[in-house]
Amino acid sequence: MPSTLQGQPLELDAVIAGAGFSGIYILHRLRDELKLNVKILEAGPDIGGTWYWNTYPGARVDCPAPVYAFGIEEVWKNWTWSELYPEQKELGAYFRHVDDVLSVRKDCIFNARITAGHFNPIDGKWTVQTENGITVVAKYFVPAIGFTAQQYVPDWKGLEDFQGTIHHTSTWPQEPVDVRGKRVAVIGTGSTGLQITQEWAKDAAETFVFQRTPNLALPMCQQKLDEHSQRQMRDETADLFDRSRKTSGGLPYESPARKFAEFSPDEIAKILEGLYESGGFRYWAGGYIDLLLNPEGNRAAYDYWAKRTRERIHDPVKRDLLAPLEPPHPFGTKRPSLEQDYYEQFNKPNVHLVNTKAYPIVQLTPQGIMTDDGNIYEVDIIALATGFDATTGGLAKMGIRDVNGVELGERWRDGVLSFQGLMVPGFPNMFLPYSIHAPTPFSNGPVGIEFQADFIRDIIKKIEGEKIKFIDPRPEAAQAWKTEMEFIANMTLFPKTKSWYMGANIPGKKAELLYYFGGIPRYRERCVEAFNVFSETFILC
Ligand code: N01
Repeated sequence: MPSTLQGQPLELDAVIAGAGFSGIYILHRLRDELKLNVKILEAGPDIGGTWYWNTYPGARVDCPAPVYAFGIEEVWKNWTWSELYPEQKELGAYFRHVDDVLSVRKDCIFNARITAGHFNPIDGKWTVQTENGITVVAKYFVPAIGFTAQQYVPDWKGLEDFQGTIHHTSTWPQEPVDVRGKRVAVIGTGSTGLQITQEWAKDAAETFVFQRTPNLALPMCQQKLDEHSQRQMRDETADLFDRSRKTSGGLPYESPARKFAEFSPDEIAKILEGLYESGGFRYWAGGYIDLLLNPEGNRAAYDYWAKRTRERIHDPVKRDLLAPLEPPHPFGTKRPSLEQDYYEQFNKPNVHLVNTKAYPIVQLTPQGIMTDDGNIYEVDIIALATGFDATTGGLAKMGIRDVNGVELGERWRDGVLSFQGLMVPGFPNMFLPYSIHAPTPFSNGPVGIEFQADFIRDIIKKIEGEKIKFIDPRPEAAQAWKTEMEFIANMTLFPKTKSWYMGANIPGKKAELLYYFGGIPRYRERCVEAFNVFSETFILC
C-alpha cells in the first residue's frame, strides 16, 4: 500500500469494496463508460473475489463456460476455456486475463479491508475507512462483496484444542494441503463439502464425511474442450450470452413452457431422464415450469433423482443416507451441486459417512471429532465446509452506518429491507450488486451482475446528468419490494426448507426471505419500471 494513502483522505467519485465479478463490472461501467474517478478497496492481496479465496481442493464452478464470465466482448473474444466447468486455478488465470484487458489492478488498493463507512448528508459524501488506516471520501459507495464474505464456523467446544490441521474452506491456504496417507474429515456436504470429498477420497488414507443433510447432487457431465469445441464455443459466445440474459437463471437453457399436470407419466419420465443425462443445472431449471411450485411435480423429480443416484451406491446404509427414499426437503429448495463421481467415492471401504443428523457433532478433541453417541473420529486434517452467514453477515461486519449513525446490521436486526436488493433506505448513494433481495443465488452470477451493473451505471448517470446530490430509496418502495418478493416466494416450495436462502442456516439469525425468486427477466423489468418513475422510487436531494 502506498504510504501516502495512510493519514490523508483519498477523494474519489466512487469507491467499490471487493474485486470479484461484481466489483470489476462496476469499476468498468463507472470508470470506463461514465469516466468517473473510481477505486476498488479489496480485502485480499489480488483480484478474483471468491475465486481468489476458495483454493480448497476440487473447487470449480458449477455454471458452464463460456457464460460464467464477463459478457464484455473485448474480454471473451480472446479467452479460451479448457473445460466446460473450469476449476479455480483456471478462473485465477481468467482474472489475470481480465486485468490485461480491462486494467483492473491499477485501480485496486489491496489488503484494504473496510471497517467503517458513513454518509454525510451535508456534503453528500461517503467516508470509508479500512483497518490499515486508509480513508476514502466518495460520492458513491458500492459494497460488492458477494454472498460468501462471512464464513460460518459452528461454535463447537474444543475447536482450539484440535492438534491437527483445520481450515474453513473460504480461508484455505494458497498452498495445497497434502492428504496422502492421512486421515481426513469433511464437515458439511453443501457444494463445497461435496467438491472436497470428491478429491480427498481419491488420495487420503481414510476419509470421514460428516453429513447432516444429503446434497441432492446432479451429474456435472464435465467436458474437456478440444480445439474444435473451443472454436465452436467462441463462435457461439455472443448468442449464448444473449440467450442466458433472457432466462430466469441466466443460463442458456430452454425455459419450460408447460406445467407438470400437462404431461403424461411417460412424458415426465422421458423429460426427467433427458435433463438428468444432459447434465448441469438443467434438471434444477426444470422440465416443467412448476417444478419448484407443485409438490407432486417436485416429488416426481426427487423420485427420479433418487432412483438414479441409489443405483450408484453399493452399501445399503450409505445409500439410504445419501439418497433416501423420502426426500429430506423438496427437490431444489437447497442448492443442488454438480458432481462427477461423488457417489462412487462412497463405494470405497476407506470412505465413511457419518450421520450428524442422528448424532450431531458435540465437540472437537485434540485428536478429532466427537459425536453425540460418544464416538471419536480421530483424524489428521479437517475441512470445515460449514458454509456462510450469507450476504447480510458480510455486510453487517463492515461497520457501515446510515445517516443517523445506525449500523446496517442493527438496521436489519428485525428484518432486511431494501429497494430491489440494490439500495437500502437511509444509506443514500450506496449500491449493492449481487446481494440481498435480488436473484443472486438463483442465477449464473456474472449474468445477473451484468444487468445490475448496467442499472447502477444508469442511475448514477442520471444523478450526475441532473446534478442531484444524492438519492435515497423511499421506505415505501422498499416495503413494496419486500411484499412482492414474499408474494412470489410463497407460491414456491422454498419457504418450506431451512436453508441459507432463507437465512435459516445460522443459529440466532432471523429466518426470513433473503433473495428474489422471480428470475432475472422479471427482476430486470421491475428495475426498469422503478427507474421510469424515478422520483416516486427515490427521495432526491
Ligand atoms: O455451504 P452450505 P457451502 N453440524 O451452507 C453443514 C456457493 N458455492 O460452502 O444442510 C453439521 O451450502 C450443512 O448442513 P445442513 C453455492 O451457492 C458455489 O457448501 O445445514 N453440519 C451443510 O451441509 C453454495 O450454495 C460453488 O444440514 C453442519 C454444510 O455444512 C454456497 O456457496 C462451490 C453444521 C454447509 O453447506 C454455499 O456452499 C462452493 C453443523 N453444526 C460454494 N453447520 C460452485 O459454484 C453446517 N453444517 C462450485
